[in-house]
Amino acid sequence: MPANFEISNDFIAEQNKKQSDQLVEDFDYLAGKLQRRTIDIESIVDKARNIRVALPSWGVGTGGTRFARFPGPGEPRGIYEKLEDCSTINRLVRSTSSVSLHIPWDKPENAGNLVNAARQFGLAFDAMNSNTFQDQPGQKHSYKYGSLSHTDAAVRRQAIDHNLECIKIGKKIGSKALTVWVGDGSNFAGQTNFRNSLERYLDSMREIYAAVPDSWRLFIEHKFYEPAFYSTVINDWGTSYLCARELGEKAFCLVDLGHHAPNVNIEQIVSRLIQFQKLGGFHFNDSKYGDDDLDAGSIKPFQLFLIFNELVDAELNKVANFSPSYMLDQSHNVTDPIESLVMSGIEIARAYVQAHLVDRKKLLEAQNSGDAIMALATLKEAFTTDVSAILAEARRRSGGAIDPIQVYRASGYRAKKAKERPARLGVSAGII
Ligand code: RM4
Ligand code: MN
Ligand code: MN
Repeated sequence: MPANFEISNDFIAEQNKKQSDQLVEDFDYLAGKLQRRTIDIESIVDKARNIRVALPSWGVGTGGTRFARFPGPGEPRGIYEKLEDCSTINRLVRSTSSVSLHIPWDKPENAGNLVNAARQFGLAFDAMNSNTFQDQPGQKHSYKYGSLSHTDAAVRRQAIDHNLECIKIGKKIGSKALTVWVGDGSNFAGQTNFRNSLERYLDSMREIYAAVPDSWRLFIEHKFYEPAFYSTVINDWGTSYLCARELGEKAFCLVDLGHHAPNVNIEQIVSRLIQFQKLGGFHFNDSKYGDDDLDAGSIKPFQLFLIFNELVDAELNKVANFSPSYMLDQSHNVTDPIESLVMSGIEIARAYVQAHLVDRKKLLEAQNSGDAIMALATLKEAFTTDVSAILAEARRRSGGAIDPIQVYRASGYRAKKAKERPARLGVSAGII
């Protein structure tokens, strides 16, 4: 069988030639503009080259809503093809060199083979994600009424064991974290006892925590509703923080941008978690109404920038225990998932780079003198700077594409995958 099609480095370099004159012009212009603000563009290019965001294995297949899923051509049919798509994204943007796996959706038959495949694709593995929000075929107990917080000890046992298995697989493939998100909660007032549910959850988590290697971190992901619509056990960052503190120093909070009530000030939550040294990481996505899982930066780019403003502030001030993991967690229903993830990777880098352009001295002066307008103007000066040339130059220097979407389309990757990957019955992206 002929080798699978890939977008070669030569093809990227060839396509880049078409854009390089324009890029040099844009880059030099921006360098001059930043120079006037005493910012050295080279130091910002370095920042852009160093940021990393992990890809969600479950994001490369077409997602769906609870009404329907409209599959796209050439979807990956298993974990190896998912890795292939992830590596394509990384080849184009060069900042997405790791993949976060969902178990059992991506459970490897042979961990060694998976590691070898990942290595060939130039990929590593980020946090493991357990799944106790769905029943799997052949599973003994149902999670219909909860998992780690279930009233029945046998169900809790099964859910704990699943998490222990995720750790075991993660150890074999070089992961360094476990993310636990549970769907546990209730749909009706009185359905559960809030206090007892959380106590049971904590008991289960203590056992999982004990199995987490010392070099790992345990991420607790909160979500205020869905699939439970009246209450959830880990409903907000406060509960997440309390649990992380209760469990110990390996436990941290994970912030999924879509898991908050509308209009909540997420950047402030991020700041609080940084201050109390419990910010573990992110699931980036964007939303208009709820856990929409839309593309990062597509709805509220200013919010994304403000979050990165907090992160960069912590980075520059060398806050203790500050080393957040960045992961994307999105569902692509109407776009080619590869294109969405390419764009999202770029938007994360954009927000990060823009946050590095904030004149922090000026901001502090404005804050100290009660100059609200100047404080906002200082942030806006950074946010409105078009850093596209920095991002493109960073990608180019790292071997990626100046214009990733153009290169992806010109390569005909999707059509070629559609031929290589004839649809198999019963394959789904995971999230429906
Ligand atoms: C949840 C949550 C988890 C993700 C699942 C698929 O809403 O965001 O992080 O793994 O969806
Ligand atoms: Mn998430
Ligand atoms: Mn979610």
